[in-house]
Formats: sequence, structure tokens, C-alpha cells
Amino acid sequence: MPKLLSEAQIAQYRDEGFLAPIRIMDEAAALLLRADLEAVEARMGGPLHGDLRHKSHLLFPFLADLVRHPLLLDAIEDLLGPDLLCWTSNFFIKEAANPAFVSWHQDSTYWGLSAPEVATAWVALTPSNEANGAMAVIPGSHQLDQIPHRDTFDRHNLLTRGQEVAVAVDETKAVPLILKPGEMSLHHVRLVHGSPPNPSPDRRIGFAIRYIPTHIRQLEGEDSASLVRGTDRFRHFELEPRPDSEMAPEMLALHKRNAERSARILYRGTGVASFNDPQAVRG
Ligand SMILES: O=C(O)CCC(=O)C(=O)O
Repeated sequence: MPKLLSEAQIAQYRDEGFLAPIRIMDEAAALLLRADLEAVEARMGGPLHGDLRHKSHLLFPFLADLVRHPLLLDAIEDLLGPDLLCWTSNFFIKEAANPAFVSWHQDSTYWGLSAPEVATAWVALTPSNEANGAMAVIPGSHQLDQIPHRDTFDRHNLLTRGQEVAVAVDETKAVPLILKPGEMSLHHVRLVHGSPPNPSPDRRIGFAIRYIPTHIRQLEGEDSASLVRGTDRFRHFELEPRPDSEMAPEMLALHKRNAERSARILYRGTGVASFNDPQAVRG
């Protein structure tokens, strides 16, 4: 008996590689999360940047709660089973009237994970629609194997290497994932997806949370993750503690070490050393 999704939604995810929209909180609660983020940015004197956009749930309690949101985890459990790690999270913030975009890609390309049992919950903190650069997906493309990608390092591309699929994408098949604040989409790690720039007068903010079942391994080096539901009988990842205050010194140290480790995995073979490197366009 599934916990949140219907049998039809689970079948749709298996066949098409995505689901949207799924409401996990009301609009007011999502706008409060946006306010939490923007209060952090006001304290920092500018938009969240570099490393701080990744695994931010290790630094900010409101995001530690979001990656453990019970309804969200119910949906993920319906797809991946009861023992769940949050492997990472990434803010995808497109500023108002800004050229930032995301090229067509499969998430699996550089993540180094042992099997494509990885689901992303992309949680909308603002509307995400065709007017502000919503993510679009190619239904069923997750059933392809890993597709070759080329790195572009385009400075407006929000991906680590500006990677894009090295084959033609039939954009006539693309489906935009239209979300209101408090809704999420779910997508499979092999699904081809991307998003155009945001020409609108407001920011478009999505928080992408990557979940794996505990039996998955990291094949490209040491890695860590947060146990968010069930038990971890495998211990393939170093388990991360939950933060209880904002940017606590010990969590900042852990986050820095993790960022260095993930940069080694994600940028392997490129000469780029960290998410803060000027070439590391994401963030
Ligand atoms: O936020 C976007 O527009 C793209 C997000 C994305 O590529 C992802 O969540 O994997």
C-alpha cells in the first residue's frame, strides 16, 4: 500500500520518469521558506552563492526540516523504499531577468552513484512556470541508458560543468513542469531535463533534493549523506548529523569538507577544484 502516491502515479513515474505537481505544503508555508532563505541572504549581504547553494540542509535548520518533510518522504518511499538517504540538495535560483539556464542533461552523468535508483524532489518556493524558466522534461527518456554528454562550462549554465547531452533532443516532446509554491516535481536521475532563462521580474527559486536508498554506493571516492528515514544497514556513506542552529562552526567545517569531496567527484578530470572556482559556474 503506497504512503502518498497512487498506484497510477507510481506507474507514471516508472513509465515517464517524472511526476508533477505534488502538493506537500500550502502556499503560505512555502512563502515562509522563501522568507527564511531571503533573511539568510540579507544577513549575508547578497544571494546565496558557491558552496552554500549545495547541501545547504547541513547549514540551515529550516532546510534540514524540508529534506525530512514527512509527506515528501512518503512520496519518495513509494518510489525508492523505506530506507532513505538524502544524498545532496541544490538551490536552483534564477534571478529576475537573468540569462541563467540549465542545458538538457541527465543528472546521472557525473554523480558517480552505483545505480540509477535516485529520485529528485524539486520543491518550488516561488511559482515555476513558462514565464520564469520552469524545468522541462523529455518523458520516457529515463529508459535510455546513460547518454554521452559534453562539457561547455558556459558561464550562464547553472550545472557544474555546463554539461549537455551530446545528441539531438526532440524539444517538441518536452513537457514543462508547472509548479505553484509548496508543490514539488519528482524526477528520475536518467530523465533528460533542462530549463530556459527567467525573463520575469521576480526570482524563480527551486530547492532540488536528491534521495537514494541506503544500498546505493558512491563509486568515485568518499562521500556522505543524511539518513532521513528508516535504517542504514549498509553504511556506504558517512552519515551526517542534523544541524540545530544556523551555520554552526562544526557544521560549517563538515560542509566545507563535504564540498571539497563532492567537487573532486563532480569535476573529476576537468582541473576545476571547487564550486567556488570561477569556472564552476553553478552557484
Ligand atoms: O531548476 C532547474 O531549472 C533545473 C533543475 C535541475 O536540473 C535538477 O534539479 O536536476
